[in-house]
This record gives sequence, structure tokens and C-alpha cells, in this order.
Amino acid sequence: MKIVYINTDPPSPGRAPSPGRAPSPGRTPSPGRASCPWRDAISQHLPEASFWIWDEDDFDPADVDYALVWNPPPGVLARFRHLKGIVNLGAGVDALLRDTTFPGTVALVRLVDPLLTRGMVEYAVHWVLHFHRDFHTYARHQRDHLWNPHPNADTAQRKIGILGMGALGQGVANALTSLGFASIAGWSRRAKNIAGVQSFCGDDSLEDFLNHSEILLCLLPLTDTTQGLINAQTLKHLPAGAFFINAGRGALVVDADLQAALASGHIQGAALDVVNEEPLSPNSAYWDLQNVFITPHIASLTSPLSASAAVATALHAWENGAIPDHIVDLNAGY
Ligand code: NDP
Ligand code: OXD
Repeated sequence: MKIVYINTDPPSPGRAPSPGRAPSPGRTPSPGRASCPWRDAISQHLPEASFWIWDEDDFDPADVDYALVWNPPPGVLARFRHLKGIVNLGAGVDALLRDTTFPGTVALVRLVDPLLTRGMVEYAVHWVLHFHRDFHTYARHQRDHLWNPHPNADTAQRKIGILGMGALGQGVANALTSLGFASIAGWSRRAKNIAGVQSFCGDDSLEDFLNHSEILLCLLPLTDTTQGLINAQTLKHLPAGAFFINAGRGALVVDADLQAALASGHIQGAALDVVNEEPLSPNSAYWDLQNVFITPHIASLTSPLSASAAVATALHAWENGAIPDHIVDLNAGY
């Protein structure tokens, strides 16, 4: 089995690009083959596999069976003429599918991994509790030297809406249920049967779902149909003083509309892990809005050590003539 690894993300512990990925015009093998977390992790599961790092190792693209990718440069995947499968090393495939040369006849698997889910659960629970328990208000009070206690909201009564009830949305819903949140709604394309969660599905139910959502958490993928979904029209259906948490993708949001809703107080506060333009421009209005909390797309990060198990499972399935789990529906875009 011959694997190519392509990762163009800037170095970050989670996304783990190959260290020392200096440009190598002649594609000579890197001296001493610097250690690469993905190569090390994959070799634990697939010791027999050849593992080549794009732009670093010397290999013939025609020999490659499988590509493990995160944001590969546009056009690169089309060069591997005998690919049997592609694994995206993250959950979101939007960037990959924007490449007009993406080989649409090759099956694509997206990452579903317990640690990726756990990271998102931690991020979501943090911000839900932050807004639910008014910590945003107490932070402001501290700046104003104000000692001003007020009653805590009732967890069982708090209305939470989760846009996107996939691997991550379901993980978050289960965690919130176990904390005692008893009024959770989830929105997805197809109906779900999840204990403690009211299922809303399809566009016709969106308004009712939003009416319910005092804290709205977005865990949708970015597709042609979800782009710009959070806009003036949809925001107005949220209860006055609602909170918005976005860990899906920035382009799900029309920034001017969200900023207007934040300025008017219709949206009381927002936590944004993803934004339309990443990194967020130093001139963005978001930085200075007192009721907005920005994090740099770190809600959950892929861990090679953990995720390599899911990658190996997919490759084993292909090798055995089976269809791996979590195949991307290229028409739906996720
Ligand atoms: P899944 O594919 O498992 O789930 C996607 C969910 O969105 C499904 O419930 C799906 O509905 C629903 N959905 C998709 N399109 C629509 C639509 N048009 N209308 C209603 N519902 C829709 O994805 P994951 O849960 O694994 O990941 C979700 C997203 O989270 C990723 O695509 C990525 O963008 C983002 N992400 C962000 C990270 C971060 O660090 N900020 C880290 C990891 C992921 P159905 O169930 O009916 O198919
Ligand atoms: C992902 C992400 O999609 O990191 O996995 O955003």
C-alpha cells in the first residue's frame, strides 16, 4: 500500500504538518527523513505501507494508492492517476471540494475521530456555560468594579439549538444532556432520534428551530446550501438577546448581518472560532466588539496519534474491497 501525505497548513501542534517542510525544488528525499507525526502514527497501524510526504519525498505520483490530505494545493490530487481513495484529515471538506480539479471519481472519507469530537465538546460546553451562566456579564462587571450577583438561569429550562447534528453536533448534544440541559433542539437535513434532543429537519423547520434557540451553536459543514445561512433573515427568528456560537465555518455567516444584530443587542454575545477570512484581518470589526469572543479555529484539532486509527480503518476497508464509513457525498458537499 502506497500513501502520500499532503498538508499545507501552517505548523500547529494539532494539524501536524511535516516538520522542516522546506521547499525542495528537485524533490530530493529529506536528509535523515525528519520525523513526521502522521508517518509515525500511520506506521503503527500499517507497518507495511510506503508513506511519502508531498513536496519532500521522491516518488512517482502514478504509484500512489491513497492520499491523506489537509488543504492540499489545488490541482495536486489530480496528478495521482491511480488513486483508490482520499482521506481528509479533518471533518470539513469544503476547502478540498473548492478545487475544480478534485478527482470526483475517487471516494473521499472525512475524519470522524473520538478526540476530534471531544475537542469540540469541550469548546461547545465552555461557551454554552459561559453564556448560560452570564460569565460574559460578570467579566464586564469586573472591568467596571461592580459586585452585582443575580440569579442563575435554570439549566433544565435553557433552550439550546444545535445547527448540524452530525458526529460533532451529536457529541455536543449528549454532553449537554448529561449536564442537565433538557431543552435541546437539533437541526439537520434528515430527522434524528437522539435521547433528550428535539429533532428539526429541513428548511421548513428552520424558523421554528431558531425561535427555540436562546443559545445557537453552529456545527454545520460549509456547502452550497449552508453558505450565508446565518443572515439578517434567519437571525431575526432567534429570541431577543440570544447567543451565537460558531465552530462550523466562517462562510456560514453574513458578517455585516451578524455585526448589526450584535450592535442592536438582538444577539447578546457571540463566540466565533471560525470566520469568513482566516486568519481574521487585524482590521476586522469583530476584534473590538465587547460582546464577541474570538478563537483562531482551534475548537478541535486533529491528533495524528488518535486519528490514525480511523485513517487505517478506512484504508483497510478499501484494501478489502469494502466501503469505508464516513464517505463524503460529493453532491451534498459534506
Ligand atoms: P457531519 O457531516 O457528521 O454532520 C453535518 C451535519 O450537518 C449533519 O447533521 C447534516 O445533516 C447537517 N447538514 C448539512 N447540510 C445541511 C443542510 N443544508 N440543512 C440542514 N442540516 C444540514 O460533520 P461533523 O459533525 O463531523 O462536522 C461538522 C463541521 O464542523 C465540519 O464540516 C467542519 O466545518 C466543522 N469543524 C470545525 C472544527 C473547528 O475546529 N472549528 C473542527 C472540526 C470540524 P444530516 O445528518 O441529515 O446529514
Ligand atoms: C475540521 C477543522 O474540519 O479542523 O476538522 O475545521
